Amino acid sequence: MSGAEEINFDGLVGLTHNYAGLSEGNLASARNANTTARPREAALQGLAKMQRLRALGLSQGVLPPHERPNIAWLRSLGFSGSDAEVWEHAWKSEPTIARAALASSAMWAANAATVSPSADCGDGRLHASVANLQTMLHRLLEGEQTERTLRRVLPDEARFAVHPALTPHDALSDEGAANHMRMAGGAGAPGVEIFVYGRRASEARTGFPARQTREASQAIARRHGLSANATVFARQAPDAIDAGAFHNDVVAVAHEHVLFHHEDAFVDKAALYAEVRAKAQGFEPVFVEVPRARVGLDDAVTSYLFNSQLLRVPGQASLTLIAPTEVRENNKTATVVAEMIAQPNAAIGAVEYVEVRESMRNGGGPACLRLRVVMTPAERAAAAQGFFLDDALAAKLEAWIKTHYREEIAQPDLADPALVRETQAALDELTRILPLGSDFYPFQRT
Ligand code: SUG
Repeated sequence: MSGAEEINFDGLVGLTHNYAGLSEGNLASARNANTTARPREAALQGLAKMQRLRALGLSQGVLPPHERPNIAWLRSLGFSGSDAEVWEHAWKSEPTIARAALASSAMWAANAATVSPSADCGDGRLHASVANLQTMLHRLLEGEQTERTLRRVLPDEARFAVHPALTPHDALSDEGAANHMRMAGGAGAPGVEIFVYGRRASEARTGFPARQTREASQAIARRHGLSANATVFARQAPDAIDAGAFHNDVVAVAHEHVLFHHEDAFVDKAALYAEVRAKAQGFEPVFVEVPRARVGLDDAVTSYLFNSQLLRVPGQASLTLIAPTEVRENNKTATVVAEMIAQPNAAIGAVEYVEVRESMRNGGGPACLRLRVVMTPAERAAAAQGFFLDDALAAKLEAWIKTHYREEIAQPDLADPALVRETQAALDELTRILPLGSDFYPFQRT
């Protein structure tokens, strides 16, 4: 097309990566609560995935971790003293609040924002709406820095519109690109944007939380200036949410003309197919469904088959699935994938397995770790260049991780006030590796 490309911006795993069991409805987070995390390995696994995609010929961006523990937030809750004292007091007196202040959950960049390529937006700019993530306290804290980060990465207001998070309320609950898919004839072509929501604002749901409301999705479509003729709103199946698909990207992923999904992902699959077919301009949608008889929702959720990245390796006729190794270790999902890619003229014709086990243990697969941003060559040139990964930056980040990250963090380790100094020193150094500047993090401003 116009030379536009989809660029994955991955969140760097933070220094405080740990298993605190914070996310109700996320089965992996609950199952692994209080186990020992390996932050260094987690960050290196994330970086290796980014490098693997680069080796396949794709452009790759990187987003910085957030300041954790979030001392400024703890101070706003009345804790005082030195930063280390704030942390000690918070940990001793309010462990639930302290754990939220420490989470490294910004690593799951699919929840950072919803991004609409300029080809879809009424004003011809690329639009990004920061997610409010209001369902979970630890995630609600991310919006402020995410907005600052995106403004750094996408600075030119003539080309980019970065919107702040929607009002953080239950009625406008928004989890970003994890509940948003896009189908198009090619990266630069206008696409059909599919917003998947779990409930309406007026509805009370029992069962696991539905983290996205239709009203939030509609507000984002309005802000981005999307045409109603190219926008679809679909409801996520309540059974999928209750089986542990807390985001739609646990049961579905789309790229170009292909939507790969579980049979039980949506309330009304037939209506979704029909509307996408009717709204698709210049391409024929292909729906690749995995039947429940082959892979139940339980195996879909434990393996994260659909939390794969679906992408086109340059020069390849069919799409490639970047799947977590857990898919290969599950006989049902491994067989389904092997059969799928072996079909003649398969829409998804190749699989690459990546190891992101540390993230998976908190319910974050390959697709959770990245925010997709379709950019034209002019937009790419207008973006801040220092966030695009190249070998030199990857080497610096690897050395930085190896210097600063703890090998292990068990829950009792979180009490250690030295964590504050350690994380601040590391993030201060990171602001010289990525173009963040000496006042990016709140601790640098005090
Ligand atoms: O919001 N886990 C994240 C995982 C997010 C996955 N993202 C996507 N599906 N796109 C969440 O539930 C667990 C943190 C803990 O328990 O320590 C957590 O926040």
